[in-house]
Amino acid sequence: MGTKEKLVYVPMAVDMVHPGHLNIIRVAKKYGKVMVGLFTDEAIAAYKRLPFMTYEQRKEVIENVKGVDTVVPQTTHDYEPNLRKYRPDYMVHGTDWKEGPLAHVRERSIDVMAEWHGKVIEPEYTPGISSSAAHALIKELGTTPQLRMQRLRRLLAVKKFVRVMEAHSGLSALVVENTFVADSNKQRKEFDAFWLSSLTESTMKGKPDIELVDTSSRLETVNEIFEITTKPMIYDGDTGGHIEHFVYTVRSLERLGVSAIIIEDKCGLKMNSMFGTEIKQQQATTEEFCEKIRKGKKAQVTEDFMIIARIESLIFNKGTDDAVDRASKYIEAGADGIMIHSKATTPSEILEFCSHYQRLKKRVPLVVVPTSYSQVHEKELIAAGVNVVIYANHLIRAAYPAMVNVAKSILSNGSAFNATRDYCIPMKDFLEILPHKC
Ligand code: SPV
Ligand code: MG
Repeated sequence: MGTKEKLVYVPMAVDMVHPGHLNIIRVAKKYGKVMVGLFTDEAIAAYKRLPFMTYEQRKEVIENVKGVDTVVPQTTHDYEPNLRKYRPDYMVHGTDWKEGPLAHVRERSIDVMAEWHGKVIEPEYTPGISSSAAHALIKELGTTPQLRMQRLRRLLAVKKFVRVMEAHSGLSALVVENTFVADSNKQRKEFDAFWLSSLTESTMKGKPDIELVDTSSRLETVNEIFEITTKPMIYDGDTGGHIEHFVYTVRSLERLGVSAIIIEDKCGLKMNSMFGTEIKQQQATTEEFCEKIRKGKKAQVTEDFMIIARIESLIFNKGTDDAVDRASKYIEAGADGIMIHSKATTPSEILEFCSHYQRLKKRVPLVVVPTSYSQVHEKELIAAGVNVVIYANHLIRAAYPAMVNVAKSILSNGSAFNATRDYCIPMKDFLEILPHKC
């Protein structure tokens, strides 16, 4: 007549299993049957980077770790619902939650557990092994085309809002990959993906944005960026070109691990949308553009790749009704996302489109590019139902005036002293930008 084995609850994220996890599980096992509360992608993405492995992959790994008996989903950062549901006798958590943003979660867990005389065990946190360190290691190891491609769909599935920043070179991509800030809740905020802008890539090469930089050259830039980063990419496909060419582009991008292409509903010689109606441009008919979407969807070999249809009706002053009508037809044709563009200096026409769009029965993720209406806040976009924001050109627009200032300073002063002092990163910091590895 043995006593019933005690239940021990252990919340974990487990993107990369490290000795810190094993230590926690070893301790937990001493108290009874180990139930891991595995954070879902959604729960993790709410406060930090989306894990490299999916929930299912992480589950498979942790289930097979010695000492683990069961794995259940931990869907938020609040442990209370799972604690109440399973009423464990013990909960085990590393000491790292004693201070900082998790301190109140700890107090609540201790109170809730006390209701049924459950105890919270806190083994010493293994210093030097953190999930951020594991992330750094994974970054160093790199990623695969398939994993990278899938990340955009995964992000869209678990995050309310995906933030994308342009990159036009390896260096600018490193800025997008590595820059982060802490928000007011001390949570890490960073860009989720790259936008390979036709405008900034053309500008980088000193050429006009008229589909002049050919696909082979653009794919080289994709490779250059992918060699040194892990985040997913949305590729600016301009008009997509001839349908016969577009189907090849789709496959080339898939092969490299690009997550999505955005094609705009223009035909003839494409010019940048910010010119609006100042110059002669032509919008494609709904029928021909739907055909391009259909053929592209048919050409792709993976389930993961996305074709996003960009609507230029507002650029052509054709109004919201035309834009919404096109959106529903493009979705019918198979578009995996809709991008609505505007060159207005306020967000009002975009927000008007968004409110109409929300009434469509069949919807896909909605993308906006606040270049001319940059005053719009992300909170307004989220409230309007926008899923993806693309900051389409800002890194290169900031770099250009800085370069001109330096050139002028050296010319005026006949020396680089002032330019070095006023505008340049110190040489020792500059050398630190790139990894010292071959
Ligand atoms: C780009 O970044 O190249 C775009 C967005 O297509 S826009 O420049 O506004 O047309
Ligand atoms: Mg473009």
